[in-house]
Amino acid sequence: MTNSWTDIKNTDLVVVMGGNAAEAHPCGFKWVTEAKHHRGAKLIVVDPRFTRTAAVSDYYAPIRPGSDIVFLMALIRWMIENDKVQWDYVKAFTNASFIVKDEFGWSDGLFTGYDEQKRDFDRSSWDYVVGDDGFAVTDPTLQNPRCVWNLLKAHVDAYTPEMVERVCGTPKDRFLKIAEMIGECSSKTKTMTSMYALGWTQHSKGAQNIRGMAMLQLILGNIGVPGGGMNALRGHSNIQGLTDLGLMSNLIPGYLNIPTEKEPDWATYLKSRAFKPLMPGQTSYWQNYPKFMVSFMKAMWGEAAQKDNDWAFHYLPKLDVPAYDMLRMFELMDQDRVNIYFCQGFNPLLAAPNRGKLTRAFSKLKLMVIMDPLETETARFWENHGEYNPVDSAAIQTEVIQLPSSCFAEDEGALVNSGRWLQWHWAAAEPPGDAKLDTWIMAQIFNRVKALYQTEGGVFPDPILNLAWGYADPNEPKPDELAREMNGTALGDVFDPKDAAKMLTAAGKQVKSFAELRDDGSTACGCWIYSGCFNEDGNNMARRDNADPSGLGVHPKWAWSWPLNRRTLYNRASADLNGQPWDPERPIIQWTGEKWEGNDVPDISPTAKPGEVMPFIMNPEGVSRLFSRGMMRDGPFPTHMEPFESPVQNVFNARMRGNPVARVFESDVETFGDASEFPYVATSYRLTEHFHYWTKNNVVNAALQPQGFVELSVQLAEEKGITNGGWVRVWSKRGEIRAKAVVTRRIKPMICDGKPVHVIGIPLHWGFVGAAKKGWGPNSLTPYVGDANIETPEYKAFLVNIEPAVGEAVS
Ligand SMILES: Nc1nc2c(c(=O)[nH]1)N[C@H]1C(S)=C(S)[C@@H](COP(=O)(O)OP(=O)(O)OC[C@H]3O[C@@H](n4cnc5c(=O)[nH]c(N)nc54)[C@H](O)[C@@H]3O)O[C@H]1N2
Ligand SMILES: Nc1nc2c(c(=O)[nH]1)N[C@H]1C(S)=C(S)[C@@H](COP(=O)(O)OP(=O)(O)OC[C@H]3O[C@@H](n4cnc5c(=O)[nH]c(N)nc54)[C@H](O)[C@@H]3O)O[C@H]1N2
Ligand SMILES: [Mo]
Repeated sequence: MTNSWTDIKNTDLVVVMGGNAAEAHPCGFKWVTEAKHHRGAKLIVVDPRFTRTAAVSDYYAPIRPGSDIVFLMALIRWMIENDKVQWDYVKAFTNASFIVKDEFGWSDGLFTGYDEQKRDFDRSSWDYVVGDDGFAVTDPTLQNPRCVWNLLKAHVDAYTPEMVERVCGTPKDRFLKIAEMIGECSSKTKTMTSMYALGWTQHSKGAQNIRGMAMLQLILGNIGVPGGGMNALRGHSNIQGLTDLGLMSNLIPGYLNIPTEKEPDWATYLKSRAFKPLMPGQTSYWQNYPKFMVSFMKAMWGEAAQKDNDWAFHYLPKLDVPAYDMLRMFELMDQDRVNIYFCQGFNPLLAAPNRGKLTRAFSKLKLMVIMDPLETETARFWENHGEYNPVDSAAIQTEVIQLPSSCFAEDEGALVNSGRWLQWHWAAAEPPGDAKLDTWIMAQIFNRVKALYQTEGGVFPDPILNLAWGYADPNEPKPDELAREMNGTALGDVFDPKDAAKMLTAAGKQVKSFAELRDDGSTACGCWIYSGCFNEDGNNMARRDNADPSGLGVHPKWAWSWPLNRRTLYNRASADLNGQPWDPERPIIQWTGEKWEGNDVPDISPTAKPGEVMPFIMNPEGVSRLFSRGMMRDGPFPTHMEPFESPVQNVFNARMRGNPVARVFESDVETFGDASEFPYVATSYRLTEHFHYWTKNNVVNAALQPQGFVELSVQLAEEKGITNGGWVRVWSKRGEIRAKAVVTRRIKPMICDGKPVHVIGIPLHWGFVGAAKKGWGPNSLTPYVGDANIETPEYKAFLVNIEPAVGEAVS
């Protein structure tokens, strides 16, 4: 989230599109209710189904799964055409005026530089014109036809309300009503919040869905302001912490990144990261990258990381592909290139796409180690269950070892919520039986592997032998020790760079914040964005003062939020060029004439002059991006792309299948179906009564939702002779399931291009372990294809067929 849960109460308009917050985030959803109550806020829901969130909305519109970019670009077009633009914001705080290279353009739904063979773009033209002085060229009058604003206008021109009706199946009048409601939020004193989750991310162009809304929010002047923002509703209680801490194959904690093979040394690695400003006087905060990175290397390898060995840069793995995400990992298993799989707190047999492929892949392993408090379907993948078993149990040789771990409620530590708040929690119970804390299990594995390296040697022992492991009990690092390591410590005395005589922090003490991190080896810090969470003031994450002096839901002394306890990112943009709040009634920070101050920690240097230093300090240009340059693999503007499996052709380019740079593997190409065989659009989702796959173990949850089912419209049920409560068989090119049919008026056929498109909804909670009835969920059917930028699988739009079935789900 750019903002926070509690900030949602400040909004005038909530748009839930690409999520179902009342169902999947019922506790956080109370802030929507607060906004309605306090400010008379309205709620809009755009979803293929009439959801629990839609049931309490002020206005609802249906949309065909996978067509949101058309809707969003059409909203932008409508705002421009009807002058619903927060002009002062757009002119000062976005790259609207930046001139783009002449070579950049688009045709047939593709941007310049596409290479069909490589399935990739040459992105060199997707950039600004840079002058001889090294700064980007701009036209503040927005007259130049090559400025971002005019290119954006030209780009969105095709996305008319008629196009929305044709592609999304959203009736034109519903679209127009929503555009009007949203248009009101271009006022300086009205804000809109975007609450989204998987309905946007789980598509082969998921990241572009989110960019589309972010651009709209910038045009309305809604980023950085109370009640505004792009608010990703995160999933597991600590999934925000997962990405923050770099638990992705291409990340290092704090959104630093793993070097690639093309960056064999430290100097080359830094060249493309510590960017100089692209506009005069801008902050370009990533110039501090070396400080964060050196401090990270010191936290990892202590004395072994020195200036003269490039801070042990050679210890870091170098990526040969963009990422070893889960799709690539299971693909490599399926290619028989993986021997051992450690699976910690994850049930991929149910969670990952194409169960058939997963079963095949696991069957090729020598060893699978499961660290989980519960028995999972994955641990028993070798059993034959259900309708479709691609591998015969008897033929599977994989050895499976289960290491019983604790669960989150038996553990102590910080959980990072969607709003970036690190909230400390304490263990509620001891793990039962032989179960051990995850940290204990990992420490055992590490210490034993290290001992083997010590006694037997190995190809490259140094990164293991030299790993910093200064915990009081090497067999069990404690949560506060780990948290202090994240915060960072001064290894030598740290001085004020402007006054060499002024010591800021003495050697051995916790650094106050990342402002004290250095690139000379005098500081260590495990995760720079968390710096400040556990300093000499103590464990700030454990703070429990819920006071809210401003009444704006800031709660500055409740827990701790990254970065620097700042609750709203980009909050400098909540004030105009002179530093005065756009909305005097909701002042979050302001310029006093000398410095920035207010109700939140300013997202700018406290003394940065308002007309000179722009708010988007992480970008070298200082402003936000309506045109994303080459950062996005699939285009600097979001453009409509159909799902990989779609009932219709792409209106811009009938030859184009899905996202032209989506994550696909050769071996999966033949597993994609088309509408002639699989005419119905399926989408998958969750229910309040279960949490994924493990609440089936709880009798109460199992009783509330005992049985796997699929939802379909009355019209389709009539067409197919399916009865409410009867059994159906649903199949895709990759597998099949049997489930009970729920025939509902909450799903209606959408009319796209004059033809009905039927949607089948498949909740995801069932398997064969636990107290609920047996049955399979959507991932027996889903396609093995991922987003072009972040590899999230396309779980939300794929093709199936359906028929009435005799007999129950077999398991
Ligand atoms: N009770 C409960 N709560 C949970 C979870 C749980 O299992 N149980 N899981 C947690 C996790 S890990 C996560 S990530 C979150 C997920 O939170 P959400 O994303 O809110 O949950 P979903 O139910 O997967 O999907 C949301 C909605 O997206 C809609 N949708 C599908 N395709 C499209 C599309 O193309 N466009 C639009 N606009 N909408 C579409 C679906 O109809 C569905 O209503 O929930 C978290 N909360
Ligand atoms: N078709 C389709 N597929 C989907 C989705 C979808 O919308 N549609 N959603 C996707 C999303 S967003 C998600 S997040 C995944 C969820 O997929 P998973 O993360 O695999 O789902 P969970 O059941 O939450 O599994 C977590 C496991 O962690 C264990 N666990 C709990 N606490 C601890 C602990 O402290 N330590 C350890 N070691 N284990 C613990 C639980 O017992 C459980 O077995 O599913 C994904 N798959
Ligand atoms: Mo999730």
